[in-house]
Amino acid sequence: ASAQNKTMRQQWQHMHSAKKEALTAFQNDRFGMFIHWGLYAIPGGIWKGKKMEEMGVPNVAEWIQLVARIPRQEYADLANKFNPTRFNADTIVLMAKHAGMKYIVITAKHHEGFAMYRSTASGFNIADATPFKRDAVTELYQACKRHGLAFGLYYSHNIDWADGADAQYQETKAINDKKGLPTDSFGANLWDPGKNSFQQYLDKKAIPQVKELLAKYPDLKCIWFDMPGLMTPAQSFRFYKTVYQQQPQIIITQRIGNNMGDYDIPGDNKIPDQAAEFALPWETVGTLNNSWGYKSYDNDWKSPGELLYWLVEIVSKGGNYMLNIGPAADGSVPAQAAANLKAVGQWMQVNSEAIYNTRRYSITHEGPSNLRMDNTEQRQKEGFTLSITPEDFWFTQKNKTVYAIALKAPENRQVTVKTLSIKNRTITRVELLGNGPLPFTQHDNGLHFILPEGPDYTHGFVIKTTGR
Ligand code: JFZ
Repeated sequence: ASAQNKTMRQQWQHMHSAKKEALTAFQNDRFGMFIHWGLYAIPGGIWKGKKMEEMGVPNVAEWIQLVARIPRQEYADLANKFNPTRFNADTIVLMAKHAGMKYIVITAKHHEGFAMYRSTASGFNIADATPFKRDAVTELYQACKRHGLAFGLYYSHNIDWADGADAQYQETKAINDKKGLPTDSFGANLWDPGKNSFQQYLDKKAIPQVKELLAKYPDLKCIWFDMPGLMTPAQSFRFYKTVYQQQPQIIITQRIGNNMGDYDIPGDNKIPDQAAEFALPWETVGTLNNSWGYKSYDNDWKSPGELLYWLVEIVSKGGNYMLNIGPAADGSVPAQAAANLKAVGQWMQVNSEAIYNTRRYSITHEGPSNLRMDNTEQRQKEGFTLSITPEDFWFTQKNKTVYAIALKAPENRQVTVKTLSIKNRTITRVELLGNGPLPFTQHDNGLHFILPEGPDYTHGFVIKTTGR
């Protein structure tokens, strides 16, 4: 059945240009904003005085319900306190836009099972169960329209700690036990199991919610399904079909499960291997500090230089970067997150041409591979410290144009790009982005030019080369 489902899925994908066009548009965008926002923003990583670390899980504040084993009713009561009066969709969308991001993906429902939009399929939602009463997803959707950004949704289709994905574990376990096979309980609500069967959860909540989201937002860019867990091919395919039939242009993450997605998501917060070749377009997601959901005391913010490093590292390898914000329970975005995004935007203002609509070039940066981007301490333990030298170049390509990106300029402003030697490529024109054409020479040992005095080279520079 799995092979059959996959074949059917591929047929659809090839028959319809809508999907193909959407994938190309997605690859052209290169940079987006992820938003993890839900009731978990209220505890912000601390439950009854205990921090995530003390409970054995340092990051992922959006997992606190599982980590602290919070009974489902007690967790649901958080909704009574959810009143994010400082939430302003325009502020967030403009923050993304000014950072140079082209799309936004918000958690319509994360593992906690709480809908951040007005849902008819479940009363456990922001409009019906909170004093706030507003529909945050719709407000963001409309703001994206106003400001010209594409819009997509994250939907936790398998894990639902409020309404029933725990049953899937119990049901699968009963079958596996008979065969003497182990069952992975990861993510299941085992501390306070609900009364729904997994089938009931699918029929009465998950599929209806996906359907209503498709009806509410008729032009979605993507659906970011996550954590397929124990889903069967038929169950994954049901989600795929539901989306496809209503909006064929929507692209779906590989995390729908069972290899049925349209695009790949390599490990979170992780730089894929330099040599990695992906069969599908791909996107790396990353955090600004070390948590997706708001974590009140996490101040391990990546610097603007580090964010730019990850951005060019990913884009030069041919992927998209979706960078996450976790708004607080009052709806505000942490000041340091906003400031760092703004700094990235200043770089993008000058250099975005080397990011948008580009593809991977044949020469890649010899950078870190399979490296986690979050957690500075952990990274240092693994022996990596971010060091950028004037010898480091990243490349992107757009038809006959090749961009060379440096994140650090040499003191004397005399630049050599060794890999752009005359042996590799004949260059006919060199332009410094944000400035203009530069005189240059090209030899066996590389491309040489002198950076003009004047521009700010704090985060390096980008040159655009035309040639054969
Ligand atoms: C999942 C979620 O559980 C998490 O809360 C967050 O939403 C994140 C974006 O996605 O976590 C994952 C899923 C997959 C991997 C790592 C974390 N992975 O494949 O490495």
